[in-house]
Amino acid sequence: METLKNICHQFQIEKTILNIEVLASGHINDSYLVSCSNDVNYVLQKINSQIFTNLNNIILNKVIVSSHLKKAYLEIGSKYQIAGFIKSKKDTFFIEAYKGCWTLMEYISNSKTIERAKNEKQVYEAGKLFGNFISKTSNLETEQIIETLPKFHSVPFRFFQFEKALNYASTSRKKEAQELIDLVFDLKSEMFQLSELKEKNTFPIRVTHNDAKLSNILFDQDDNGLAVIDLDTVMPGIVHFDFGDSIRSICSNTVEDSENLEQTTINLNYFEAYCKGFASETSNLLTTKEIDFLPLSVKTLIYIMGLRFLTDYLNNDVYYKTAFETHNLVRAKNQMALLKSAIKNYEEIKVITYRNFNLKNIS
Ligand code: GN1
Ligand code: MG
Repeated sequence: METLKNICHQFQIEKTILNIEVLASGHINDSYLVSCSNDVNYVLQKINSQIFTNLNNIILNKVIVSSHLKKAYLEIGSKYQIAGFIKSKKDTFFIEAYKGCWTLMEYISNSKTIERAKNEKQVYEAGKLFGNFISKTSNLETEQIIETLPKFHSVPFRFFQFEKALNYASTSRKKEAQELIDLVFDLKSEMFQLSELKEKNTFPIRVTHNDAKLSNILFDQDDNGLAVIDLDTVMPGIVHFDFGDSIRSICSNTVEDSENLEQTTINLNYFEAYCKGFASETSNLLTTKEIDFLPLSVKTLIYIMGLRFLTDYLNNDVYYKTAFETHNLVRAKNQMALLKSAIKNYEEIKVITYRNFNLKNIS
């Protein structure tokens, strides 16, 4: 606590710190809620510098995008908010202390996160908010935003990492994961398609969030979307990265590390609600080609995440935080079960997508 307090004091805050507690955090960074006098709160974050090696640029991306959104929301009196970054006393947006890199952000009050969607309204709101993110950043020069984690959502790159891991993996872990390994190879060529199309410049490059999952949304107490959080992975990308990742996390009937594989299916009602929300913000912006390939992004992003969890399992868990020995294997199995459900429901996924985005001539 004293250490954390010392860190906070290196930022430009005027209030007295009353309490600091751990915030439910992601797989990579550590986050703390800093409560101050006069009901002012902040989020202190320790950025994982092993993963985010390009710290200056990561923070720069986060600051550029959050300032841009803040301005855009203010201009139109939007109900959406975005957490701004607090400068340090040395006028920088992060400090290095206690073997870590730290940022301090505004805390958005009266907000909550949702672990798993409970109704279609929440899903619709999530779609609208992530759609709004795409549309409100569409006038930002993508050249300003740096590709801080190159090839983050490139399937060939993730496949290369997987094959490398497979070469070095222990016999026991390989044995445990054999079924998944076979599935990954079976689906390979279809799953490469989206990356190949991106390489051929089929889609416009946009500012994308790249971690567009449910837990990266703040809702108000009435389940209205309020703010997108966690801009760590904001980079130039294609809309499919965010759409597919959202469906993966928001429209699954289980959380991503659930062992209940039978229940791990795509909820088509949620899928419809997400499309409706996302399309209400983006259907005028997206090209026909982009819309055409949204359904493929659902399968592809689930595959990528399954592949990454599997790779980390084969690598003896060097990337994601794990709570138990087979955690990454459990996550990978969950994602592959979800992928099987997306494959099974693919025709319906296409129909729902094209209906909501008013695309008549489907390829
Ligand atoms: C990681 O740490 P968190 O939860 O924000 C990961 C995402 C994955 C996600 C899976 C930089 O995000 O790509 O989608 O876990 N972030 C990074 O839940 O690898
Ligand atoms: Mg993240």
